[in-house]
Amino acid sequence: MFDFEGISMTRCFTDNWEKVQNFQARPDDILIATYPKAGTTWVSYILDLLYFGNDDLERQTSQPIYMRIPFLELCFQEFSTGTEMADNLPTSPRLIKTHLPVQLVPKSFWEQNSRIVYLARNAKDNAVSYFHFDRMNMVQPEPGDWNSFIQKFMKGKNVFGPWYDHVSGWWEKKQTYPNLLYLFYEDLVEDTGREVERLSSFLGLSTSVEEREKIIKGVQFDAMKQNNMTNHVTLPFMDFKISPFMRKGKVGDWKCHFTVAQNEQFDEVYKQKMKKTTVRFRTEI
Ligand code: PPS
Repeated sequence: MFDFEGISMTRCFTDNWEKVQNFQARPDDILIATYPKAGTTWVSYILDLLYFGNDDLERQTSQPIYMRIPFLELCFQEFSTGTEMADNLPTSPRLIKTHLPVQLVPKSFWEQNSRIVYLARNAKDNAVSYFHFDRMNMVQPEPGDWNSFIQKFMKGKNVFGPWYDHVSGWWEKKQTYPNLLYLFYEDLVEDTGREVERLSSFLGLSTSVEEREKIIKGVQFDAMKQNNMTNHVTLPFMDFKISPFMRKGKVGDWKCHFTVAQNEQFDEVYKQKMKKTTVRFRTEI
C-alpha cells in the first residue's frame, strides 16, 4: 500500500491511472459508486436485473456479475483492465462500478451528466465486512488481527482511503449534482422493494409489480449466495475457506466483533471525523 492522491492504494487500482482519468463516459452510463464492502454487488445485481433481467438469459446464467459490470479502476494480472472492459461493453446503458472517492472520479462522468448510484453502509458493519474481505482476498493487504484492523480503519489507512471522507464527500456532491442517488445499505435490508422502486424512479424505468417481485426474490441474500454468477466463487484469488464473499449480509453484525472498549473508541473517533457532515447512518434496524 502507498499514498496515492492523498489516499491509501495498491497498484491494482493505480497502474492504469492515465486511462482511468481519461475514461470517456457517456450520458447514459450508470456509475455505481461505493466504499468497498458497502453492498456494491447487491446494488449492481439489482441494476443489472432492472435493465437486462428480462431480455438476456445468457447474461444471467453464464456471465459473472464482475464481467457484466466492469470495475473501472481495476488493473490486475491477466484480466482485462476495467477501462478496456467498459470500453468494450455492448450494452446500453453501460453499468460501471467504482470505489473511487468523489474527487478522483474521471471528469467525463460529470461532463456527460451520467447518472450515479452511490450506496453507503454504516461504518461499523462496513469495517467488519472489510476485515473479513482482507482476510480472504489474496490481492488485498493482510488485515492483521481485528484490533489492528479497526485502528487502521479509524486512521483511514485502508485501500480507497478513509470511510469517513468517502461517504461524506459523496454526500456533499449530492447537494450540487442532481443525477446522483444516495442509498443506504440499511434501507435496502429493511425494505428492498421500496429501494428498488426508488431506483426505478430515479432511472426513469417503469417496471411492473411482477417484474419487481421477481427482482426482489432474486436479490435476497440467500439467493445471491447460491448464485455462482453473484457469489464470486469463480475468482481464483479469493479463499472461501477463510471467509465467503457473501458472508452474513446483516445490519448489526458489528456487535459480534467490537468489544465495549473498541466501540467506545470508535464512537469517539466517529464523532470527530463526522462532525462537519449531515449524513446519518443507522447501526441497527
Ligand atoms: S466489494 O468487494 O467491495 O464489491 O463488496 P460489496 O459487494 O460492496 O460488499 C459485500 C457485502 O455486501 C453483502 N451483500 C448483501 N447483503 C445483504 N443482501 C444481499 N443480497 C447482499 N449481497 C451482498 C455481503 O454479504 C458483504 O457483507 P458482509 O457483512 O461481509 O456479509
